[in-house]
Amino acid sequence: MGNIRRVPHCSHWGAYTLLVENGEIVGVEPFEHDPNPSPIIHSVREWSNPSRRVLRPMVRAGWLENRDGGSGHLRGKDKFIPVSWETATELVAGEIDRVRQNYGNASIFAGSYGWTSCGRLHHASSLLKRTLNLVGGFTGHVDTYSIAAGPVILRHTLGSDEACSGQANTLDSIAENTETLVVFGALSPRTAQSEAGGIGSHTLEKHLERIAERGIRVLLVSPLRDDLPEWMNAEWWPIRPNTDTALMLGLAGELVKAGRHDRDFLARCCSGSDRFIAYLDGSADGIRKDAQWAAEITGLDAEHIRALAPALVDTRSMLTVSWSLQRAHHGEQPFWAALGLAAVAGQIGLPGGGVGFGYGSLGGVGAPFGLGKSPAISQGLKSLDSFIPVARVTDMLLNPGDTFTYQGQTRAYPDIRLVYWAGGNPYHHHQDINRLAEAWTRPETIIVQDPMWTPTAQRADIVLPASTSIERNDLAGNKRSDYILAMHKAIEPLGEARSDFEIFNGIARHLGIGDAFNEGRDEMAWIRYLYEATRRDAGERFGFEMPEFDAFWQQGHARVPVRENHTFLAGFRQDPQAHPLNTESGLIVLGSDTLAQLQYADCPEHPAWLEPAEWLGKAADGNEFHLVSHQPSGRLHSQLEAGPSSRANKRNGREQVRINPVDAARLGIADGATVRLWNARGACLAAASVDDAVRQGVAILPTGAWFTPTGNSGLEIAGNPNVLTLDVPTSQFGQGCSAHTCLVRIEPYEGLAPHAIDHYQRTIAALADA
Ligand SMILES: Nc1nc2c(c(=O)[nH]1)N[C@H]1C(S)=C(S)[C@@H](COP(=O)(O)OP(=O)(O)OC[C@H]3O[C@@H](n4cnc5c(=O)[nH]c(N)nc54)[C@H](O)[C@@H]3O)O[C@H]1N2
Ligand SMILES: Nc1nc2c(c(=O)[nH]1)N[C@H]1C(S)=C(S)[C@@H](COP(=O)(O)OP(=O)(O)OC[C@H]3O[C@@H](n4cnc5c(=O)[nH]c(N)nc54)[C@H](O)[C@@H]3O)O[C@H]1N2
Ligand SMILES: [Mo]
Repeated sequence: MGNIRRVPHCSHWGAYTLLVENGEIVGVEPFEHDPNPSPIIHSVREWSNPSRRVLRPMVRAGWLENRDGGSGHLRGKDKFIPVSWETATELVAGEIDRVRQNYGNASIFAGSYGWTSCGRLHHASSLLKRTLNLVGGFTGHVDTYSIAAGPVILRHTLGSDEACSGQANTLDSIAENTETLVVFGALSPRTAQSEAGGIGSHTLEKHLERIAERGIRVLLVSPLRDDLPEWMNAEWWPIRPNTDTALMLGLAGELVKAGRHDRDFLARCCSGSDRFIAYLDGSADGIRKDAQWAAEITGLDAEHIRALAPALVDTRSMLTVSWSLQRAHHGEQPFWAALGLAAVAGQIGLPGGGVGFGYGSLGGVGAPFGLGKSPAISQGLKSLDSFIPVARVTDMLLNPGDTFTYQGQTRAYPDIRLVYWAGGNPYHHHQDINRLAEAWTRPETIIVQDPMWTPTAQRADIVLPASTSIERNDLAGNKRSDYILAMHKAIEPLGEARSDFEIFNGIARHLGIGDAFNEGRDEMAWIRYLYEATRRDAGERFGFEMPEFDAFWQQGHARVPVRENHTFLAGFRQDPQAHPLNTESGLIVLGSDTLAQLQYADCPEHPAWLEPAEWLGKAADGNEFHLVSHQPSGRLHSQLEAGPSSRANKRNGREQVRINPVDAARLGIADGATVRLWNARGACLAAASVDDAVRQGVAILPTGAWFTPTGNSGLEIAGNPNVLTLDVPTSQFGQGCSAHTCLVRIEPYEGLAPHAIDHYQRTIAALADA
């Protein structure tokens, strides 16, 4: 037996120890302080499998022949030619210089959205931005695919987006104080496995157990019963997707109808509530928003809705709203309506009362919140004011010069010539991939930096092979984690892969900004520097002692100062004048003067029910399903898609789509059968999973399958839902993505279809066999 090395490491799905023998990973052990480790840690070995890795820098043949564009339509079809790092670095630096000199820096799109590694030094998109900020800047993006409509409307109505970034009531306080808990969306260990920047201990289950133990009333409003663990014994309200706003308004309207709204709270703490109430009681538009009205839209029982309303006032009530609800057309409304309902019920600012957003969406939301400075390499000073709302990337590439609106401003799309994507996978994350593919032909040059031959890398001109986090040293940590975690190098880089820092350091040298980029520090010097800044801050501002760097590095983890048992807006509730919010009125905005002036039909001046572009209320017949493409349980997005915890949920290398037994019987679909999902935008295959946890008329297909189009029709065979989803903004105000608004048809598939993962493998081999 050789010598087994124990190597502390961390990913977005948690901390773990890698067992390494003779340069190979032979085992993975969970972090000792993690009560609920994620099974995804066991997929990490897949990173050391060379078959899907980019092993050398690669350049697309057609691009080399025809450098000033014109061969964009061959992306994804052309062969790649391996080049040396020296050549690749020169080509990349040369393109950056060419485009900024000929067209200006705004013609470089480096928004580069994506989850990349959780490491805070080798953070690919931060390093990309740091590099480009030193040479005049780039076009970037604002908000995220996770949350955009939500934070935009909350910044306007609450003065900050803290309530959806993990700073509303903490879960410990909810577990102790709440008496009626209404869950819109999910509180699920499935999504709570992950946290951006890593997580030490997964604590959602612990809090849910405490809630179950106290025997309080818990209601799950969701099309999917297992969005809460079964042992929570929640009442399940299987709502029609995208209609939560109507339920919230109906509940608020019932309170108004009964005269049970909290007049004192509305008068002291809110502005514009008269306009909101006029909408609820029907005096504004002649339609009373009540239980009966809500029942017709949501498909829920009117009697149940009517009976719930008084409980929101008579007991300490808390509304939790998943991020998923705002990833839908008019996604601003469920967040604003929930705020409106909590305000009408007068529960905001009380322990365990009110509303909060994103609990369980990530593992750290509602967990003790980090007070100190989190480690992160600086992106440098922003040197150019050019951005798009993150999900408008296809619109930008298709329509240079056209205007768009965002938070009430009007701006223009830049004319993009160069796209540089480091650590993200738009062919996973963007909606309506077939439309993206058209836009993707437009830029002159596309550079992708990724460890894997992702569908995005396949469609690049220059591919730079980054190493994975286990091939280099780094550290993890963020505001929503109670630990900083060491990420030790476990194995040598595969092939010629280089760390993200090394890659950008080389490019920076070619651009003549090497010293400014690295500030004279190498990898370990940077890690030490970032850790020390966090340690010093914890000591100076909070008297919190963290270990010296060497002790931390050896031990593999260190605790950081946190805030627990937090009640959101408690001070504001007591004295709103002394604690004004950063809004147009200093109060919670329930009727907005700004939005009244803007007159956006898709984001009016008070929370309102607006029909989504696609929903079951618009379905042409009983054969249309509302597609919910939620987060996959066995992986993070598209990462480690071929790893064991991801494959465990596939059949024939394909994702499974869950549908209700009644729907399956009507359509003649047997459990396990291959089905075709389609609409006007595209089609994909999936394996049917017949399951009564899914509401009738709803189909659940997780995201993350590697885009695998086949044949002339382009039929996607891996089950990537984004060939079906709708690429429209949530509204002119928020411009978020509307991934969860999508109707599809489903039918048995009789044709032959290859094993999707194997087929993908053959595609890569054909493109990059050199
Ligand atoms: N239909 C639908 N679509 C959705 C969603 C939905 O709910 N429904 N959800 C959306 C949401 S919330 C999100 S956050 C997005 C996620 O979208 P992405 O963040 O784009 O998805 P990931 O698969 O995490 O992509 C990360 C990429 O980084 C690469 N990578 C990993 N480590 C490193 C590294 O060290 N260096 C470099 N250079 N690269 C690395 C991985 O190989 C991978 O290609 O998807 C969105 N898309
Ligand atoms: N294992 C794993 N965990 C993850 C991720 C991952 O890829 N894998 N991704 C992480 C990321 S980046 C993010 S942003 C978060 C996202 O966190 P969320 O947005 O909370 O996650 P989703 O899985 O999209 O949606 C949660 C549930 O909301 C329900 N839902 C969808 N639409 C509606 C609706 O209109 N009304 C109601 N009432 N319910 C609805 C669905 O049943 C779905 O299961 O997850 C994170 N956690
Ligand atoms: Mo996300």
